[in-house]
Amino acid sequence: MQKTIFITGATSGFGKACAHAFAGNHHRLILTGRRSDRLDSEAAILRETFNAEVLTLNFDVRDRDAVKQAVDSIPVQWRNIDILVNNAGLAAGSDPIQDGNMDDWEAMIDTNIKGLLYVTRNIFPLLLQSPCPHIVNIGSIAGKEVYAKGNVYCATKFAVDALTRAMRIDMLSHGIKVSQVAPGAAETEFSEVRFKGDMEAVANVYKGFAPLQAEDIAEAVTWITGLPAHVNINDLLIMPTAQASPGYIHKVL
Ligand code: NDP
Ligand code: 8X3
Repeated sequence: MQKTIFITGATSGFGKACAHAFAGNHHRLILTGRRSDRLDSEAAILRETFNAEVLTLNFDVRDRDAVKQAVDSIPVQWRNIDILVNNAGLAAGSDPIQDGNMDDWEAMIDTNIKGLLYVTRNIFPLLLQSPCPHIVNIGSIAGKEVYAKGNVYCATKFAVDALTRAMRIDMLSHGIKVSQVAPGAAETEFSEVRFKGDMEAVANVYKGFAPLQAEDIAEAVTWITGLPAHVNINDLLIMPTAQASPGYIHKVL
């Protein structure tokens, strides 16, 4: 059955890979992000490659009015949504708390926690017509274990873990599946954002081992959203084989 999938943060990394995987399975896509040029070019590629139906919405998840306006603007023929992938997020900086940059803290809290809440709150009514509505929150190993200088980022992902469980309880009577996919180290634009373009620091993160790729996460998301209606994967922790926990990566340098 063809489904309509709403993905936040589809301009890069996991969100973009999910868009490709869902389009390859002939689903309809609502793709969101701040970089409109990327949204346009991704939509063109998906239409060209998969003959996919794609709607793009350009907004910042931190802006609650913009989130509402964007969702309100969805045309009537797109308003029955089957799957929401809450993926947009970031880590900003890597400092001990005592030296922390408060703008970084606010960016992470506003995006990873409040943005996820604003999107979920606004999309919820559009899921209710689906025969098998599903919300997938992208958490992290950082939401399971804290690590040095991870502090606020870890706290936001612990919040995603808690909110996933809370949504599952609150939405139970509406028949909405709620899942978390929690990846370990993955090579996307994540570290470029975290280290603010310091490409030496970025290269250091992924040197000497095979990190996850965005396609690995997309495969997991398409798998859990394709299971029968009576089956839900509550939580899926996916790590690179070389990473036992945030602080233990077996590197061969
Ligand atoms: P990327 O930086 O490649 O992608 C992040 C996406 O989020 C982009 O599409 C970006 O779009 C979007 N985004 C960021 N901030 C906002 C905002 N304020 N409003 C709207 N969209 C926003 O990183 P990943 O693909 O790796 O990250 C995706 C998710 O996975 C995040 O939640 C991250 O925390 C999580 N994660 C990442 C891991 C990793 O090691 N890479 C591991 C575990 C979890 P745009 O800039 O166009 O707005
Ligand atoms: C991203 C993975 O280990 O860098 O969520 O925090 S980690």
